[in-house]
Amino acid sequence: MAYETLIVEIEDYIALIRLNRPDALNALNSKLLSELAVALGEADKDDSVRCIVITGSEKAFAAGADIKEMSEKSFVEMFGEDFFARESDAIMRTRKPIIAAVSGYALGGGCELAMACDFIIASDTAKFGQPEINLGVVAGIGGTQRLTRFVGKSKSMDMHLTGRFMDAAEAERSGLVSRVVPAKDLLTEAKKAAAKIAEKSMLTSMAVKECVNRSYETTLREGILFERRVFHALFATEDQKEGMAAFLEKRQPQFRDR
Ligand code: CO8
Repeated sequence: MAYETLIVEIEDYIALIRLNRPDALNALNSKLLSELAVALGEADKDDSVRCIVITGSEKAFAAGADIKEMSEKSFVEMFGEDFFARESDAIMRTRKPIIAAVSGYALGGGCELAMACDFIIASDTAKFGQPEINLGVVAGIGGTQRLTRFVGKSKSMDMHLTGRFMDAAEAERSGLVSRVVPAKDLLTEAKKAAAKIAEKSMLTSMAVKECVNRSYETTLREGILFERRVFHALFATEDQKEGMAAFLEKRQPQFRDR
């Protein structure tokens, strides 16, 4: 499918979704977010996709929600259309693993989009921030909740209250990103990570996502019970038999997503 605000390439079981509004530093408008929701839905259904990478440009992953589109809206419009709710929930409905490959600015909704992915690989030029306070609003796609869980209350409050940006080194130190790589290697490294994931059983990858994400939604005791039940349930799959047999036979497993 052709998109106006995205470039989507599928190769070697990886769907690379590139945000593409270069004139606006990939600001997230309704068009882009609804196209992203469609692209994620398509990738989730497509058997030739086993991992998704979302990226932007060298200068900006995304500089936030589109301020021009929002600035004149009324409360009645925002509430009435439940602004960005359906579009931004799409990422949480995606069952296949999603990596955010972030270079340059990931601000406001851009930072929130990256955090909604399963993990973030950042280039050494990445800058994260929740500067909504400078616009007289708060984050609206999960920033106050997710950033706090990633980096703790003190740093999250600092970021949201001062609107300052965090560089890649600080983001790695504080657990916001899983790794930092040189800017020129960002896509290669993200694709390498995606290729590793693509080798695994898709059933198991989806189970991992459900288990890790459950830790945000429930108590420790319930989360551990959920994980144990998923662990037990995977013994009903051929991929568990194959994975364990391959280990014992000292060979690579051939997973078939069954
Ligand atoms: N929205 C719209 N246009 C933008 C945005 C944006 N968020 N960010 C940059 N642009 C545009 C600029 O207006 C400019 O366009 P033009 O050339 O037509 O004037 C172009 O991109 C280039 O930007 P700059 O000239 O400003 O580039 P600089 O290199 O000087 O600065 C910055 C880069 C620092 C990233 C700067 O552009 C900036 O501060 N951008 C805004 C960052 C921001 O405040 N983001 C938060 C937005 S609010 C938000 O994300 C809320 C999300 C919640 C949604 C809730 C739904 C329920």
